[in-house]
Amino acid sequence: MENLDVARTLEELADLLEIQGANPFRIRAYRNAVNTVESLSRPLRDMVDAGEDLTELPAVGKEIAGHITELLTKGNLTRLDEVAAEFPRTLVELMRLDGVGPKKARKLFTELDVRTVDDLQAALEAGRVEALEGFGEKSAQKILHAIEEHRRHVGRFLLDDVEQLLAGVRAHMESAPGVKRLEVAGSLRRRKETIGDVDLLAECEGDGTDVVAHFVAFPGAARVEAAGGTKGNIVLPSGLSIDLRVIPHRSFGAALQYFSGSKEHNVAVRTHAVRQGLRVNEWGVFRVPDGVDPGTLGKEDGERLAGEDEAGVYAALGMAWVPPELRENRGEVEAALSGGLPRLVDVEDIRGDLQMHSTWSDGKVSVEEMALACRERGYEYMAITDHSQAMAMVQGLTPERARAQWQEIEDVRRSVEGIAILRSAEVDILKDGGLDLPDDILEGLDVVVVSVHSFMDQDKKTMTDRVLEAIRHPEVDVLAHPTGRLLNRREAFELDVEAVLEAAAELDVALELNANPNRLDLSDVHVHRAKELGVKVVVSTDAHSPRGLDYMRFGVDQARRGWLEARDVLNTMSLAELRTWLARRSA
Ligand code: DGT
Ligand code: CA
Ligand code: CA
Ligand code: ZN
Repeated sequence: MENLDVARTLEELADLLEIQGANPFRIRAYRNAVNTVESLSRPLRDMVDAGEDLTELPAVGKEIAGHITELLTKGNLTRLDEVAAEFPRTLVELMRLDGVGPKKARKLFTELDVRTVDDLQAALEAGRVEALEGFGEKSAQKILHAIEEHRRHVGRFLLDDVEQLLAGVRAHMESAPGVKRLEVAGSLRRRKETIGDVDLLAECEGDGTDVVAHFVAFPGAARVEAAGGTKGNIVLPSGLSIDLRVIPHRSFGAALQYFSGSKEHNVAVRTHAVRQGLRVNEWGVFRVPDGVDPGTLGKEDGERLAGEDEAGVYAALGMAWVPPELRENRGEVEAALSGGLPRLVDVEDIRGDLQMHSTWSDGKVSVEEMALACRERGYEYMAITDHSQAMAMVQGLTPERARAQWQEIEDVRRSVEGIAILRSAEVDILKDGGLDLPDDILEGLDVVVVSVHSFMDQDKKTMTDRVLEAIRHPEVDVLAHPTGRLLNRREAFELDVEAVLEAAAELDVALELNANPNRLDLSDVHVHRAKELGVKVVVSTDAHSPRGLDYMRFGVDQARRGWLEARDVLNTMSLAELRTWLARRSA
């Protein structure tokens, strides 16, 4: 069991307790422990094995330490089983639907015996939900919409979660007998924003039977779905499914190409091959002998032109090697044939981070600690972007507090040398498109970042006008997390992104690509459109702690999926270039 599984189980318990109507302080305690577990850098498993005292962890008391130990040693949690005997675990899924809180989930269950999302849908369609006290027609509509949303996401995992869940499997495979090479393929290799399942390829000595046997014996698996001679599949407790295929040396590159996908990319590559009298499959690239119907050929018949390595497969087809992030059949095949592939931006190109929070709003550490953490990451510059006053629940900056923060930044500039600390703020875009801090404050900032955090249910025209109004303000530099989406949790709000991009091009306002793996906002397609229109993209982490700064690579991956080169990304500029850009309107 990985830390993430422990966190999810504790979260489930907290959710069920909330449905049960338990003491809010107890629930809070569980949620705090979830935060602790999620941000731990060491596996709890190792700490328990070493007999360490878990109560030394923040927000972990005796009881929760006991829960964690029980989970890791026995694989289940008695307390959860007890609560689940009264309120089924599937209710947690209901409660995560937009428009259904713990109280409503409880009511649906006790009044209508709704236990699952399917039950709920049936009850909604039969009109039984709207008749229930406290629901009504509008609420029923909203829930029905949320169910449609839910169905679209079900079974897809965030990149960050997949990487964490896979860590244990990778470690386990290090001791597999005779593995010469282990590679990730599929959507995970393409760095897609969400992942259906993980596809692993192994090359090994011998026929691979031992390797598959070792793989399916992974102690952290919840179940084994397949265990043949060259293919195994396991499912982790989180529901993440992992395929392993054993591939012979002569075909490894072809298999890596094939199983990296996407399917659409592969179809385009194959179509191109056929036109040249070639055949490409997971075994290699082959020349179809003259006068032979390719349909009659065995999988490795014909003259073998390539197969061992992936670049060789593309080369045999007259193509440059295509970076996996581009393999979506969005023009990359043509570009690879004509020498027109972009030189994609790399995480090494990033010279600073232009969105992060400190304890002045909802960040976990001080300005100084963030500065030290950014310097440690080799950045030339950083911007402290605490929230503005409209975000009252996180103590957003009032004009007075903004000025007080500038004082502190002045001090930190002296104590932490070697990195430029830019004054900034994540200024709320108010309901009518106004900005949440007065002009004299905005003028005093080095970078003005604006974003929407409220009234996200406005209709498309209202929201678009609101955002356009905001970015027309002459002090605005960056529009942050432009669509407000939370992957698997919240749809983008209604916004005419095309209109915003066109305006941003005209106004020379940059758009953020928020690197947090829960957001990745803008999407790859919108990022690509930004590039076409000449809109600068800023890849920012929106970090709320030093660890959050490490999300940068997820943002860069998404930028690559949007075809961005270093010159398309604002924060690949040197500090001097950035300062020139920031002064663009006064020039
Ligand atoms: P996912 O798992 O939904 O996030 O997406 P992928 O792209 O990892 O898809 P998956 O796991 O079904 O298959 C992995 C790759 O294998 C896929 O990207 C391309 C290749 N592949 C699988 N099935 C087919 C197929 O029927 N035709 C072709 N051309 N390729 C396939
Ligand atoms: Ca996959
Ligand atoms: Ca798969
Ligand atoms: Zn924000």
